[in-house]
Amino acid sequence: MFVLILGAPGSGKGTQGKIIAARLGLVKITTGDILRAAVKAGAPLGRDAKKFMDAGKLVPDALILDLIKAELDKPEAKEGAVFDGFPRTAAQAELVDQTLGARGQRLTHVLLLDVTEEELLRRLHGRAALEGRSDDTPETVRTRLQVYQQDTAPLIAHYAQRGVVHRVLGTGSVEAIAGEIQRVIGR
Ligand code: B4P
Repeated sequence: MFVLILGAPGSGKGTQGKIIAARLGLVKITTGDILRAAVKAGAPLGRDAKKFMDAGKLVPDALILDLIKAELDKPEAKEGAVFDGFPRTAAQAELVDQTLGARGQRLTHVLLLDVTEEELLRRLHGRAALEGRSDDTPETVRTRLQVYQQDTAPLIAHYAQRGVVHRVLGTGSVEAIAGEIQRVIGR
Protein backbone atom coordinates (compact mmCIF):
# COMPACT_ATOMS: atom_id res chain seq x y z
CA MET A 1 0.00 0.00 0.00
CA PHE A 2 1.46 3.32 -1.04
CA VAL A 3 -0.56 6.26 0.22
CA LEU A 4 0.03 9.85 -0.83
CA ILE A 5 -1.39 12.66 1.24
CA LEU A 6 -1.93 15.67 -0.94
CA GLY A 7 -3.10 19.07 0.18
CA ALA A 8 -2.23 22.73 0.50
CA PRO A 9 0.16 23.92 3.20
CA GLY A 10 -1.70 23.70 6.48
CA SER A 11 -4.24 21.15 5.26
CA GLY A 12 -3.12 18.61 7.87
CA LYS A 13 -0.89 16.33 5.80
CA GLY A 14 1.63 15.84 8.58
CA THR A 15 -1.05 15.39 11.22
CA GLN A 16 -3.08 12.81 9.31
CA GLY A 17 -0.01 11.12 7.77
CA LYS A 18 1.27 10.24 11.22
CA ILE A 19 -2.07 8.67 12.18
CA ILE A 20 -2.42 6.67 8.95
CA ALA A 21 1.17 5.40 9.05
CA ALA A 22 0.82 4.28 12.67
CA ARG A 23 -2.50 2.55 12.03
CA LEU A 24 -1.32 0.70 8.93
CA GLY A 25 2.17 -0.01 10.28
CA LEU A 26 3.79 1.80 7.36
CA VAL A 27 6.81 4.06 7.28
CA LYS A 28 6.00 7.76 6.71
CA ILE A 29 8.32 9.71 4.44
CA THR A 30 8.06 13.47 4.97
CA THR A 31 10.28 15.57 2.74
CA GLY A 32 9.59 18.73 4.78
CA ASP A 33 10.89 17.07 7.96
CA ILE A 34 13.95 15.66 6.17
CA LEU A 35 14.76 19.10 4.76
CA ARG A 36 14.25 20.84 8.12
CA ALA A 37 16.56 18.27 9.76
CA ALA A 38 19.19 18.90 7.05
CA VAL A 39 18.95 22.66 7.70
CA LYS A 40 19.32 22.14 11.46
CA ALA A 41 22.32 19.84 11.00
CA GLY A 42 23.99 22.35 8.65
CA ALA A 43 24.23 19.63 5.99
CA PRO A 44 25.05 20.74 2.40
CA LEU A 45 21.47 19.97 1.27
CA GLY A 46 20.13 22.04 4.16
CA ARG A 47 22.36 24.98 3.32
CA ASP A 48 21.14 24.92 -0.28
CA ALA A 49 17.48 24.32 0.59
CA LYS A 50 17.08 26.88 3.38
CA LYS A 51 16.73 29.98 1.22
CA PHE A 52 13.96 28.38 -0.84
CA MET A 53 12.12 27.12 2.22
CA ASP A 54 12.34 30.46 4.03
CA ALA A 55 10.94 32.17 0.92
CA GLY A 56 8.03 29.70 0.75
CA LYS A 57 9.28 28.34 -2.57
CA LEU A 58 9.77 24.72 -3.47
CA VAL A 59 13.27 23.37 -3.12
CA PRO A 60 14.32 22.83 -6.78
CA ASP A 61 13.88 19.35 -8.20
CA ALA A 62 17.62 19.26 -8.96
CA LEU A 63 18.23 19.25 -5.20
CA ILE A 64 15.42 16.99 -4.11
CA LEU A 65 15.00 14.18 -6.65
CA ASP A 66 18.02 12.22 -5.35
CA LEU A 67 16.71 12.52 -1.80
CA ILE A 68 13.29 11.16 -2.80
CA LYS A 69 14.89 8.28 -4.73
CA ALA A 70 17.06 7.35 -1.73
CA GLU A 71 14.01 7.36 0.57
CA LEU A 72 11.98 5.18 -1.80
CA ASP A 73 14.85 2.69 -2.07
CA LYS A 74 15.16 2.17 1.69
CA PRO A 75 14.27 -1.40 2.74
CA GLU A 76 11.48 -0.21 5.05
CA ALA A 77 9.73 1.52 2.13
CA LYS A 78 9.83 -1.44 -0.24
CA GLU A 79 6.44 -2.91 0.64
CA GLY A 80 4.50 0.23 1.38
CA ALA A 81 4.74 3.76 2.73
CA VAL A 82 2.87 6.97 3.41
CA PHE A 83 4.19 9.92 1.39
CA ASP A 84 3.73 13.26 3.12
CA GLY A 85 4.84 16.39 1.23
CA PHE A 86 5.91 14.74 -2.02
CA PRO A 87 5.54 14.38 -4.93
CA ARG A 88 4.96 18.10 -5.25
CA THR A 89 5.95 18.66 -8.90
CA ALA A 90 5.46 16.80 -12.18
CA ALA A 91 9.12 15.68 -12.15
CA GLN A 92 8.79 14.29 -8.61
CA ALA A 93 5.58 12.48 -9.59
CA GLU A 94 7.35 10.93 -12.56
CA LEU A 95 10.21 9.75 -10.36
CA VAL A 96 7.78 8.15 -7.91
CA ASP A 97 5.82 6.49 -10.75
CA GLN A 98 9.00 5.15 -12.34
CA THR A 99 10.55 3.90 -9.11
CA LEU A 100 7.41 2.11 -7.95
CA GLY A 101 6.61 0.93 -11.49
CA ALA A 102 10.03 -0.71 -11.85
CA ARG A 103 9.13 -2.80 -8.79
CA GLY A 104 5.68 -3.69 -10.12
CA GLN A 105 4.09 -1.29 -7.61
CA ARG A 106 2.01 1.87 -7.83
CA LEU A 107 0.45 4.52 -5.68
CA THR A 108 -2.68 2.87 -4.34
CA HIS A 109 -4.37 5.83 -2.64
CA VAL A 110 -4.10 9.59 -3.08
CA LEU A 111 -5.88 11.37 -0.25
CA LEU A 112 -6.68 14.96 -1.07
CA LEU A 113 -7.26 17.00 2.06
CA ASP A 114 -9.73 19.70 1.19
CA VAL A 115 -9.54 22.86 3.34
CA THR A 116 -10.67 26.40 2.51
CA GLU A 117 -8.01 29.07 2.09
CA GLU A 118 -9.45 31.02 5.01
CA GLU A 119 -8.96 28.01 7.32
CA LEU A 120 -5.44 27.33 5.93
CA LEU A 121 -4.41 30.90 6.74
CA ARG A 122 -5.91 30.64 10.22
CA ARG A 123 -4.00 27.41 10.96
CA LEU A 124 -0.67 28.56 9.60
CA HIS A 125 -0.86 31.85 11.48
CA GLY A 126 -1.66 29.84 14.59
CA ARG A 127 1.35 27.61 14.03
CA ALA A 128 3.59 30.64 13.44
CA ALA A 129 2.65 31.89 16.89
CA LEU A 130 3.11 28.46 18.51
CA GLU A 131 6.16 26.98 16.80
CA GLY A 132 7.84 29.95 15.14
CA ARG A 133 8.58 28.02 11.95
CA SER A 134 10.60 30.32 9.69
CA ASP A 135 8.28 29.76 6.71
CA ASP A 136 5.01 30.52 8.50
CA THR A 137 5.22 34.32 8.16
CA PRO A 138 2.15 35.89 6.47
CA GLU A 139 4.06 36.80 3.30
CA THR A 140 5.66 33.37 2.96
CA VAL A 141 2.37 31.60 3.59
CA ARG A 142 0.83 33.49 0.63
CA THR A 143 3.72 32.36 -1.58
CA ARG A 144 3.36 28.74 -0.41
CA LEU A 145 -0.35 28.74 -1.26
CA GLN A 146 0.40 30.14 -4.73
CA VAL A 147 3.17 27.60 -5.29
CA TYR A 148 0.79 24.82 -4.28
CA GLN A 149 -1.80 25.96 -6.82
CA GLN A 150 0.76 26.33 -9.57
CA ASP A 151 3.04 23.31 -9.12
CA THR A 152 1.28 20.74 -6.96
CA ALA A 153 -2.47 21.04 -7.59
CA PRO A 154 -2.04 19.86 -11.23
CA LEU A 155 -1.00 16.46 -9.83
CA ILE A 156 -4.62 15.94 -8.73
CA ALA A 157 -5.71 15.56 -12.37
CA HIS A 158 -2.70 13.33 -13.10
CA TYR A 159 -3.74 10.86 -10.39
CA ALA A 160 -7.48 11.28 -10.90
CA GLN A 161 -7.09 9.73 -14.37
CA ARG A 162 -6.03 6.55 -12.60
CA GLY A 163 -9.01 6.60 -10.28
CA VAL A 164 -6.95 6.64 -7.08
CA VAL A 165 -7.88 10.09 -5.76
CA HIS A 166 -10.14 10.36 -2.73
CA ARG A 167 -11.21 13.82 -1.67
CA VAL A 168 -11.53 14.12 2.10
CA LEU A 169 -12.94 17.15 3.89
CA GLY A 170 -9.99 18.39 5.94
CA THR A 171 -11.94 20.50 8.41
CA GLY A 172 -13.37 19.29 11.70
CA SER A 173 -11.63 17.43 14.49
CA VAL A 174 -8.40 15.55 13.77
CA GLU A 175 -10.15 12.34 14.94
CA ALA A 176 -13.16 12.83 12.65
CA ILE A 177 -10.90 13.41 9.64
CA ALA A 178 -8.82 10.35 10.54
CA GLY A 179 -12.03 8.33 10.78
CA GLU A 180 -13.14 9.48 7.35
CA ILE A 181 -9.74 8.54 5.89
CA GLN A 182 -9.99 5.10 7.49
CA ARG A 183 -13.43 4.67 5.92
CA VAL A 184 -12.15 5.74 2.49
CA ILE A 185 -9.10 3.46 2.57
CA GLY A 186 -11.16 0.62 4.01
CA ARG A 187 -8.50 -0.21 6.62
P1 B4P B 1 6.07 20.96 4.44
O1 B4P B 1 6.78 20.58 5.66
O2 B4P B 1 5.51 19.86 3.61
O3 B4P B 1 4.96 22.03 4.89
P2 B4P B 1 3.41 22.17 4.66
O4 B4P B 1 3.02 22.02 3.24
O5 B4P B 1 3.02 23.43 5.33
O6 B4P B 1 2.74 20.96 5.39
P3 B4P B 1 2.76 20.59 6.93
O7 B4P B 1 2.86 19.10 6.95
O8 B4P B 1 3.75 21.30 7.70
O9 B4P B 1 1.40 21.14 7.44
P4 B4P B 1 0.15 20.35 7.84
O10 B4P B 1 -0.68 20.47 6.63
O11 B4P B 1 0.34 18.98 8.37
O12 B4P B 1 7.02 21.83 3.50
C1 B4P B 1 7.75 22.94 3.99
C2 B4P B 1 8.69 23.46 2.90
O13 B4P B 1 9.69 22.44 2.59
C3 B4P B 1 8.06 23.77 1.55
O14 B4P B 1 7.54 25.07 1.48
C4 B4P B 1 9.27 23.56 0.59
O15 B4P B 1 10.12 24.67 0.59
C5 B4P B 1 10.01 22.41 1.20
N1 B4P B 1 9.63 21.10 0.64
C6 B4P B 1 9.09 20.05 1.33
N2 B4P B 1 8.88 18.99 0.52
C7 B4P B 1 9.30 19.38 -0.72
C8 B4P B 1 9.34 18.74 -1.98
N3 B4P B 1 8.92 17.47 -2.16
N4 B4P B 1 9.82 19.43 -3.05
C9 B4P B 1 10.27 20.67 -2.91
N5 B4P B 1 10.27 21.34 -1.74
C10 B4P B 1 9.78 20.71 -0.65
O16 B4P B 1 -0.40 21.10 9.15
C11 B4P B 1 -0.49 22.47 9.29
C12 B4P B 1 -1.09 22.92 10.63
O17 B4P B 1 -2.47 22.62 10.72
C13 B4P B 1 -0.45 22.30 11.86
O18 B4P B 1 -0.15 23.34 12.76
C14 B4P B 1 -1.51 21.38 12.44
O19 B4P B 1 -1.46 21.30 13.84
C15 B4P B 1 -2.79 22.04 11.99
N6 B4P B 1 -3.89 21.11 11.81
C16 B4P B 1 -3.82 19.86 11.25
N7 B4P B 1 -5.04 19.28 11.23
C17 B4P B 1 -5.92 20.19 11.80
C18 B4P B 1 -7.35 20.17 12.06
N8 B4P B 1 -8.13 19.15 11.73
N9 B4P B 1 -7.89 21.28 12.62
C19 B4P B 1 -7.12 22.35 12.95
N10 B4P B 1 -5.77 22.41 12.74
C20 B4P B 1 -5.19 21.34 12.17
